[in-house]
Amino acid sequence: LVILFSQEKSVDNKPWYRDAWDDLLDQFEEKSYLNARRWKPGLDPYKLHAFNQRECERTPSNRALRDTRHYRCTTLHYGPDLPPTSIVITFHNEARATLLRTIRSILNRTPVHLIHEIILVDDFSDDPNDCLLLTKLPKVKCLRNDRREGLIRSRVRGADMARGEVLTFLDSHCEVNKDWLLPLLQRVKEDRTRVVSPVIDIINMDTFAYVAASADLRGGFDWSLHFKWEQLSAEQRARRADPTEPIKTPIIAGGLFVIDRSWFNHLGKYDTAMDIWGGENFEISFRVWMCGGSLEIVPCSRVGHVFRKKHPYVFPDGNANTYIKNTRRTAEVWMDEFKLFYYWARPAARGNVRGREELRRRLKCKSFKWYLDHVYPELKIPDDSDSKSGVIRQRQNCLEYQTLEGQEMPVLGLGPCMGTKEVPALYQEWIYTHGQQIRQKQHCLSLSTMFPASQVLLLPCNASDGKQRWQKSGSHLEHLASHFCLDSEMALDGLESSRMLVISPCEPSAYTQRWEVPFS
Ligand code: UD2
Ligand code: MN
Repeated sequence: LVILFSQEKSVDNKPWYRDAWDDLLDQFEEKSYLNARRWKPGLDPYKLHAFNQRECERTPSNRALRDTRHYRCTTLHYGPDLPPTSIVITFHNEARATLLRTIRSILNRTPVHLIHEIILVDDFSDDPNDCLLLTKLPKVKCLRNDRREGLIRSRVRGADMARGEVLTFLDSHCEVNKDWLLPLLQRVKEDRTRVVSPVIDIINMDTFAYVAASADLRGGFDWSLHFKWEQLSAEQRARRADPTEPIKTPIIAGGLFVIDRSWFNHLGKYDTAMDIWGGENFEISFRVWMCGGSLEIVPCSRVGHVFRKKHPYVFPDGNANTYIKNTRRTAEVWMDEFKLFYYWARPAARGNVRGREELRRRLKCKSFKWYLDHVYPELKIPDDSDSKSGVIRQRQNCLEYQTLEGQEMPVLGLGPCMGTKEVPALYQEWIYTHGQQIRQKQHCLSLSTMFPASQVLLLPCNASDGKQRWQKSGSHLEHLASHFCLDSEMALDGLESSRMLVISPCEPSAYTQRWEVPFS
């Protein structure tokens, strides 16, 4: 019954949405903007935007939506003096139909006095009119980049121009639902250090149906800095007596959130050295938590978003490179010693970045350990039980841990592989640790200044010793401190069976540098 009544009947209830604007919007949409092309059979409606553009254009931008909130949300009251907001929407080659729906749903479902302005940042889309024509709509402003900047720098540009007390960021393919903004502004008004997101409902990318998302989710991630939605644990759910109560979240999805403008500026906006897409949600989430704020999802605010399976736009430096560049900056500046787990999970990322350490010092932010302990204790810290292990093999031979009678230190050798592939001989089995060490028992492959500088030895493991770090690079094993490669060298006796292990300049064609390893 409740659901029946919460179905919107007419387009919207909007005290301020006057007829004149209605006319403007209708005209605007039908005559000048969409420029609906005929969808002839054979045209692929997914081609340009990676969602069904035909269905999208068929779906009226002012359609009625089901109110997807918990019914108790409808009984809440919000203060009369909420702060007005500047809504910042960046886009690159967004479909006109989705862009218009984003804006029209905002105009339809937001009290007029709460919208200071809607700032569109056109990130160098092919057609400047996608943005410009929309400035006919009330409150809408348009900024166009004169080159592709990516969403991070575009958002900063929009935020710098904004004059509302509070900033609201949205993606360009959203559809806001009833009363979406009020509970968000309320939370920020009560405490300016809160950064708040709505529950993100799903606009089906094939049918454009608006589907309610679960309100029992929060943001989480793994050590490769891959975002995922997480069910609240049974305990967390039990603690939530009131379904309208906000949910603290370790991380936000990134696109849809409200933040006090001066708090955003104080915290250092975004890392503008990040390109195109990705990673900025980790950076801002760690920063908010570690520098004195908090992140939450407000279940009484609902905004639909078109989730896609792939990016419709190109990445000038490639998708994977950009993601790694952006997340590596996050790991280097914010994750302290835990960044090793990130490098372990993403072997392709390496090297230091010149980052925002100075910002972190100035704001006197807490440690990543504090973040893990207080904000995300559920994230499992890797230990040896989930390490990668197995033999390190060259032709018929395997690296081995040899103990010689009367000698305290074990010796690193190369001998015929023993045992089977599944169950190798114990002394030939190596663990690749999260700190990028190659280990057996308490000893790690290492170099020493006491011996010929190139000789690889087994020394007691020491996580902070950079000389003990190795990484697979093609079929080579690279010693990270020297950028040399693990090599097997003929010993002085000239016997094939007694090779020494050394590092030497990497040589793609040298078979003595090729290793099969149990990790990537
Ligand atoms: C999610 C976020 C998105 C962003 C991203 C990580 C949600 C719903 N979406 O990915 O906001 O945080 O994770 O970076 O939480 N855009 C530009 N310039 C570009 C590329 C994209 O302006 O060069 C715009 C794009 O048109 C869109 C927004 O940035 O409005 C986000 O891009 P997306 O929709 O492809 O990202 P999404 O939703 O997969
Ligand atoms: Mn999006």
